[in-house]
Parts: sequence; C-alpha cells; structure tokens
Amino acid sequence: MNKTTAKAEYGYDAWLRYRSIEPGERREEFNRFSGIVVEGTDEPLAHTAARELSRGLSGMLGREVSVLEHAGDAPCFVLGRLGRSPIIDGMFPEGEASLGLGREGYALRHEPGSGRIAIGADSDAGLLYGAFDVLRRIGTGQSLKGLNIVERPVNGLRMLNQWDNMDGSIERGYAGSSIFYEKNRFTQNLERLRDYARLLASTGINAIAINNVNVHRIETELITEALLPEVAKVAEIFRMYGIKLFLSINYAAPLEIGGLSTADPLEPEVAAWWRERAAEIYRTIPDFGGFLVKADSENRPGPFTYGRDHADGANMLAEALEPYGGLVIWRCFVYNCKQDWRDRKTDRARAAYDHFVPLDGRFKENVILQVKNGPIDFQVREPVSPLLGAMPLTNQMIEFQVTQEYTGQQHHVCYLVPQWKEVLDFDSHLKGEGSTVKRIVDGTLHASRYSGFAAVSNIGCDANWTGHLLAQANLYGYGRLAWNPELSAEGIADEWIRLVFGSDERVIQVIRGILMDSWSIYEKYTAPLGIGFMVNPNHHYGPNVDGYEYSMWGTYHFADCRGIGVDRTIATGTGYTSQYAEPNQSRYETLETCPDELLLFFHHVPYTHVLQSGKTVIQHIYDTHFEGVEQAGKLAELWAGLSGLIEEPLHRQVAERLAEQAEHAKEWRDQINTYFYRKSGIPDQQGRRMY
Ligand code: GCV
Repeated sequence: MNKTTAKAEYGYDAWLRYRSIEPGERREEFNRFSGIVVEGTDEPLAHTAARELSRGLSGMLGREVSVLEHAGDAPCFVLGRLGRSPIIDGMFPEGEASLGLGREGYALRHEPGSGRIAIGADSDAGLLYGAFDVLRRIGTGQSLKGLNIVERPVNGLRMLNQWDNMDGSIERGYAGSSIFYEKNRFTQNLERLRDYARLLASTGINAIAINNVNVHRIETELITEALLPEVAKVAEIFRMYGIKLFLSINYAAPLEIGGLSTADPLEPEVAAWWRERAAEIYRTIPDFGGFLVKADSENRPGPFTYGRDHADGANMLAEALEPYGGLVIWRCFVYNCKQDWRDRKTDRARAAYDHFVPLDGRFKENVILQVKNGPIDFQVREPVSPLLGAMPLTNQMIEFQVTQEYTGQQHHVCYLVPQWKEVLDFDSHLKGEGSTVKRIVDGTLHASRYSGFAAVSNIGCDANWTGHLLAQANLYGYGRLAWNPELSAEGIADEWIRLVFGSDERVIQVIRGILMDSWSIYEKYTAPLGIGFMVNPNHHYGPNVDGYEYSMWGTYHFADCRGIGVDRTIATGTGYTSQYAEPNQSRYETLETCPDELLLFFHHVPYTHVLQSGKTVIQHIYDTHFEGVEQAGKLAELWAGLSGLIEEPLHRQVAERLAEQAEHAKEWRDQINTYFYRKSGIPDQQGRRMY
C-alpha cells in the first residue's frame, strides 16, 4: 500500500477523497472535458481554484485533467472573473450588476453549444468556492447538464477557532495533538496545514484564529517580532485558500511582555503599545484578520481589573486595528466562576446578558461580540442564548462548539448539525415573529456591519483529523451551514457520506440514520431534560452527577430527595426567563408550557411532576436512559452490517468507537438511574435493574 492509499484509508482525505466515478453515464459526461482554463485573473487564489479543480477531476476521472492555456473546441471548465474576459462575459452576459455575486459569490453555468461549464465570479474567492461546488456536485453523483445557479454565502464571517497551545496540546481537543505547534514551536509540517486549509475552504470557511483563547505565556508573544514571521507563514498558507488569519490575544500582554505597569485600556501608554503591535503585525501580515479576545472570563485578565468595562476594553483594541481594517472579536463568555454553591440567587445563565446588554451602542464598528449558542456552555441541550440579538446596535456572531467537549468527546458519535439548526431556527421574537437566530447572525435583523459564525474546531493530528471518523461530518457540516443555514441536516449528512464513502444506497441510508439519530441518543443517556453537566470535573468526560454540584462554577442541578432542576423563573427563581422576549418568556416561565426537553433548565420540580409527554420526571429519566443505551448498542449493530461495503480500515475504526460508546453509555445509564433511584426512592415502573 503506498502512502497516499494508506492516508485515504484512515480518512485523511476526508471529504476531498475524489473517489473514482463508476463507468457509466456520469463518467461519460465528464470524460469529454479536455481541461480547465482560467480567464480574466492571474491572482493566486484563482490558480488555487484551478489546481483544486484539476486535482479533483483527475482523481475522479482517473486521468490528468490539466489547466490549459486556452479553451479549445472540446468542452472544458472555464473559471473567470466577470467583466474581464470575453469567454466569461459571453457566458454571463447579464454581468455582475444583475448577478450580484459580491465578494465571495459565484455563478455556475453549462453552455450546451460548446459544452463548457463556466465558473464566474466577481472575486477570486468566488472562483475557489465555485470550483469546490463543482467538485462537490460531481462527487455526489450529480450531472452538470443544464446547470445554471448563483450562490452567495449567507454569512459574512465563517470562522473556526483553534484552541491549540504552542506546547502541542489542544484545550478540549479529542483528536490528537495540535497540527499547528509542537514543543513550543510552529510545526514544520506545512503540508498538513495546507491540507487543513483545503478542507476548510471546500466547505466555505473564510477565517481562522490559530491559538487558544486561553492565551498562555508563550502564545502571548505571537504578536511580537519573535514569532510574527512564523505566524506570517501560516497566514500565507491559509490565504491561498481564502482564509483570513486571526490571533487570540492576552489582554495583559502590555504588562506581561510589554514592560508596562498596567494594561488599563484607558491609559494612553497601553493604547500606544497596542497601536505599535498592530502596526508591526500589519507590516508582516497585511491582510491580518484581527484579534479574538477572552477577557475577564474564567480567570483570564481583562478591563475589569482597572474598573473599566468590556466596551472600554474592546474599543481600545479596535482603535489600534482600525487603520488596517482589522476586527476585534470579543467573547461574551463572561460569568462569575468563583460562585458559592450555597448562593441560589446568582445564576450563571444570566451573566452574559447582564454584562453586555447595558453596553449596547458603545462598541466601535469593528468590534464583534462572539456569543455562545447557549447561556451556559455547549451542553447537549440548552436554550438559545437570550443575548443573541438583544443588542441591536452591536455586531454579534454566534459561537458553536464543533469539538465535542460535552457531547462525547469524539468517542461517542454525536452529529451536531441538527442541534445547530434548532438554534438557528429559534425565533427570538425580538423584532416580532420571524426574528430567528439565523437572521441575527447573518446580520439582516439589525442591519449589522459584521456578523457570522464562529466555532471551536474538532481536529488534531490523528490520521483521520477528528479521532472519530464520523465526527468529520460535524466539521464539514459546520462549514456548509455557515455558508447557508437553510441547508438541511440530512442533506449535509448525505453529501458528506457520498463524498467519503461513495454512492452505495445502503451505506448512505445506514450512516445517515446513525448520524441523524446520534444527538438524541446521546441526550437520552446523559444529563436529562436540559439540566446539563453531570460530568466528571476538569476533563468533562463520563458521568458524575454531583461532579460540579458543590463547586464554584455555577452549574448546579439542585437534586434532593423530592425533586430536581433550577428555578430560573421571574416569579420564584433567578429571573433568567425575563431575558427572553414574549412569547418565549411566558413559554419558559410557565411550567405547563415549558418544553419538556428544557424543563429542568427552567424549573425545579418534584420527581413526580408529569411532563407534557405524560410521564413523570423520574420515569422519563429511567426510560430514556434504558432506551439510550439500547439505541447506542443498535448503532454498533447497524455499523457492523456495513462490513464489506466500505473499506476495512475505515469500517474498523468506527466499529471500535461505536463499541466503546455502547459500553460507556451503560456507565452513564447506571450512574444516573441509580443516583436518582437512591435520591427519590421511587422504583422504576418496569422494575429494571438499579444498583
Ligand atoms: C477555552 C469551557 C471550557 C474551557 C474553555 C471555555 C471557553 O469552560 O471547558 O476549556 O476555555 O469554555 O469557552 O472559554
């Protein structure tokens, strides 16, 4: 087995495998193409697009499909900028004025006479996205005959956050160590970075922050002369794929590495220090994206130390970056992480809204607030963060977690696209019906200047990138959804499966089923009814019902012998429900209308409380935990049925993870069920085994 085949068999090529097209109609259709021509641009990005198209087509057709000097008589692919080439303008006579492709959009058109397929764009980035679109269509078995489409990304920023540290570790990384760093230096394996950039660009990602938001000592120096040349090399790789590079910064950098006695944002010498850093960065990386900032959050430094607020803190950085068009992405994951568990009035869920909403209108234009999808922390089930959209005068973007910190750590399968869809489709009612989260984050609801998606990446140096091969679908799905939140979770899964495993209908159906059921199965055997956590402290893997109950982190379930849940109502609880607009506020506030799956997030109820489903809370806990384990076992069986239909190394690695999941799910079931049986003393109606 040569090196390339070995990599492919372990999943390295991910969804860019370019599997050979079976002989038949489709293959004949594409066999006629002589090559690829680039028109009206000589920019590096356009050449990347042509190279990618050539690579993909050559892989799928089993022959070299090269980039040609001129279009000849035979059908070919023509990539080109509108208004700069007679061939392209001949194929898109209506021009950009009527197509409106913008900075990153593209149009695809088949011309029956010449047989040509044109990828037209008003930007080189558009050509790259168009090329990957063509490859995706062919790779998923579609014909390009009669093709005539226009595509534009719905969201401006489509970003990944790497939580990579320079020592090579990754905060919440479940797929090996960092591909960016090792032993406190930048990696020498630039090929792997390039392959990562290819994967990301193919899904539409256009921005990346390459270091952990918890910025430690050595990473603080990424913005200095010492490390900027290395950062610039990485920026160049991502630039070739239309991806802008950002750095996470340490708010205390002026103190820690700048020789100043303060990091107070209102001190002129501090502002001057940051201006000088910005100038240096842009001298080295002229298209640098900007700073990602975790400040006054989980013991990270920030403006609070100096009696300043988040707007003071962010605006000072924004001023430094403004002359160069740089952005400050300021995270809103701010709460009291030194809470006293005895204090039932302080509510971590309220914190982000309480901190930031009063600052609406005070942030500069080039500041974007990055808001986690839920008010707590990427749990399997949480309500949508009420902060999203609640600051009409402020740019916001949403933050998802592709890495599965609380959702099985890539040892369990948990396809998260359905969860993200639910968040995006949530109607905040902030400006009446139809004020969905997707309209907040695409910037249309409040006419925001900047907005979009960010997410914590799930990759590492494991051969298949994500540890669990099926977790690749989350990375793929994130990019696709950031491009277009209207895509369906099934449709995205379908694409990923076809690109990785091919077109066998049984394979597609089984894997799609596994992916689509996985979130609900995981939810069933872990923390019930929206209560969250119940995980082992620190690493967050595996069950531990009281793991965080008497800690300072503000993530409690308050279970006693009578009941469980957090009273977040206005009437008798923390008042968190007041942060939602009507009718959401009343729906959550009222026990009878609160959705079952979020009941314990909003209410403290007796175990005998009857859910809308007709079951008591305790019986729901027992039933879902037994069911979840049974279904997890079924996933492994379903997968076993695919043996022989997909490459053995790919089959084996997933089979191993699914077997592990099925076992580990039992540990969850037994700990959760036993805990609540012992607390409540209420037996299972079906008399199943408790311990
Ligand atoms: C980067 C959670 C995680 C932390 C993470 C933090 C954050 O608390 O457990 O590892 O730190 O979120 O989003 O900043």
